[in-house]
Amino acid sequence: MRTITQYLLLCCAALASGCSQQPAPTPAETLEARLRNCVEHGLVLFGHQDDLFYGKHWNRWDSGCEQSDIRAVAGDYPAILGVEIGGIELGDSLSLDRVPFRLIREGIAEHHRRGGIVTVSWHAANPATEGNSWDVENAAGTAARMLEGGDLHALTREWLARVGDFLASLRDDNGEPIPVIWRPWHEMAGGWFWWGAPYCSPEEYKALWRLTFEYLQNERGLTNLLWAVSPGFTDRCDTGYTDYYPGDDCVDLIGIDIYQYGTDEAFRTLTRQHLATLADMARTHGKLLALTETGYESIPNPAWWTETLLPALDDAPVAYVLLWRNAWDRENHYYAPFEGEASADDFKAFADEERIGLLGDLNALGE
Ligand code: BMA
Repeated sequence: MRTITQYLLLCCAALASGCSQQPAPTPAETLEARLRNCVEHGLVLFGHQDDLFYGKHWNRWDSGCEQSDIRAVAGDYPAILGVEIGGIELGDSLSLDRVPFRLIREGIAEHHRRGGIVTVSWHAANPATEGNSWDVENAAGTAARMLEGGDLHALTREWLARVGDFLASLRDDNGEPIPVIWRPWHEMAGGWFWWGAPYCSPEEYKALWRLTFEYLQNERGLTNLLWAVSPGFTDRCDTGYTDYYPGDDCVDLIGIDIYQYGTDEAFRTLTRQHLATLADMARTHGKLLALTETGYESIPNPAWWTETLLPALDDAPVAYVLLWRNAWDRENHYYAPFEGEASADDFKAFADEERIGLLGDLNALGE
């Protein structure tokens, strides 16, 4: 997403240098073109949250091991690495999932160096209570208080400044900004986060999004963010696509987070329906589409990958699908296979599908 101001500045720079050519694409524009290229080739990139930092039976900070549950099972890294920066706003050195931010920054650079794509989520703390994202007691009106004129505005700017510092610090070996799919204020259609629909009107939500956008994109001038909006699935999630949609000028990718809680059949049907609706919306608005989070906690069906997830994607033009994390410290909180896990063989078959892209498939496609 390039704002008009950024575009004009680039044009002036091009003119001043006596050059009449188009300004060079920003890192975010290059990333967008890469994702569009995948969609045109019918390649759905596979992503896994926190893949390089920990897995079911390991974590990188204790052992220094550079592992990946996906690579252990399928022989390659995921194409998309999901990372979570909740806690950065408080100035913490560990994320809310206890991953050192130093390692997160390193892992992002490492994945980028290998040709992979990164997406960043942010489970922000509650600025009114300094509780976590799930602290929804008396949450009504919190977002409104964060806007200009509100009593939480100064704190909000402090938090956004820390987020901006982190995002600006993502650099490749030549010091160039590393582009990321940036997915703040997600799952707003549900009632589990303090910025969710029961506590935050569409106007307040859109104003919060715009505040975040204005600050990071314009004030900080970051050129490495591809802005992704993703309502979480609820029976009201249509509201998320429509009333809570922040606007074409500040969104690049439209996604949805859908997890399986019921039967395989129910998940397939629901996912297909929502992706079909969103595909229409993405087409009309000229945006990319993705299944920004999904999974079936502890994968109770050993054939879930080929029987359920693959057909759920049908022929929706999704750029990627991101599976949630394999928690190392919670018994059954995992969404991707690991060595010896019951669905590992089926996952291998899924990953071998021509349509599904791990890191090597993404790189094979070129720019
Ligand atoms: C949730 C769970 C939590 C975690 C949060 C942020 O879905 O996995 O345990 O803290 O995501 O990663």
